Amino acid sequence: MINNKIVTIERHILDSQPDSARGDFTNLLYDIALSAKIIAVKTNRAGLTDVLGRAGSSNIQGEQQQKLDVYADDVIFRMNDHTGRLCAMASEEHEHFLEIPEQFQKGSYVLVFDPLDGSSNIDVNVSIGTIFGIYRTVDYQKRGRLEDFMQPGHKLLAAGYVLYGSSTMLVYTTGQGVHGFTLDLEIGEFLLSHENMRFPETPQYYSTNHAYFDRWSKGTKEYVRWLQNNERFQLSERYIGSLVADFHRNLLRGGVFMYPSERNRPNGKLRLLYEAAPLSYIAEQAGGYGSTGKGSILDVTPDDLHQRVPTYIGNRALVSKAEELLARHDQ
Ligand code: AHM
Ligand code: MG
Repeated sequence: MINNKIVTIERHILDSQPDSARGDFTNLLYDIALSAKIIAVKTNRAGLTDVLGRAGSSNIQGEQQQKLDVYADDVIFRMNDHTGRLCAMASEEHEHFLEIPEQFQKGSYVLVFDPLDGSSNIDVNVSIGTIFGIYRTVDYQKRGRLEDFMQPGHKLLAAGYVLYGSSTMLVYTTGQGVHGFTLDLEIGEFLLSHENMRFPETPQYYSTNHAYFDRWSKGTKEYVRWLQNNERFQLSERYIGSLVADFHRNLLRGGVFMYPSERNRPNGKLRLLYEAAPLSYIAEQAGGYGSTGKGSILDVTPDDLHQRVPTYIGNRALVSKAEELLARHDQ
């Protein structure tokens, strides 16, 4: 609520796009918000579905039980395959990109998404999230092709995430700041709750999986020591192991999240298209920065749908320090 106005996500999407972008693009964003609501309902019943489905393989409505990440993936696909707005989609759950079925019209946008990130956290009732990005197709004349996805993050038109936490939030950017909406369960609407989100000047947290310390490069170890012994910022460590939740907390409180290169995983774990690039775009729009440790994640052109990339993301000053220390120690 801003100035006592109640702003729904639909209203916000419409009002923040120029007239030229109204139509397909705004409707696409709205359909993603609708998918998020459907997934949120199921996510909130995660424990219950298990109980209710235990007698057989189907739940009380007679539906087949599905794993939540498969369910989320399916919802996003079925919401968007027939609308004529997309020319293709790619999901972290699928090896190949998803074509728009022949019987439907194709559109000029490309959707990439991680339907339910951090899904190992579902069974223990820890927050999980959906991440998405939207690009424009490379060639309007053609149906979706791999080239449509091999675009660097700086070509993103929009990116966002949904956090299924103590409340459900959708945060998105179309290049005009980052805005957050909280799902009001009683009326079933996302309402503007966090307008123009920015990383606070003074960060509070750093987030990484310390269990991998021995596998890190000298530069990354030096960086973590710098974070730990920082007299200026006095950082605390927080790591949920659920990227959206870790990123969101750091966006609100200030901080840096990293999933760096490791001895046996030179590109770390996070996927460029579905995780690192969309979140880097959001970070930059919020005054922060996403880096591979060598340069901007948004400058990396993928050569594979599931390419991974070392990731340092959060307050610009903290991320830039990672680049400086990696350059000094990892030559
Ligand atoms: P997923 O896409 O298979 O769910 O994996 C991504 C998740 C992120 O949410 C999180 O940042 C990371 O994996 C945690 O990995 P780890 O358990 O190695 O720390
Ligand atoms: Mg993921």
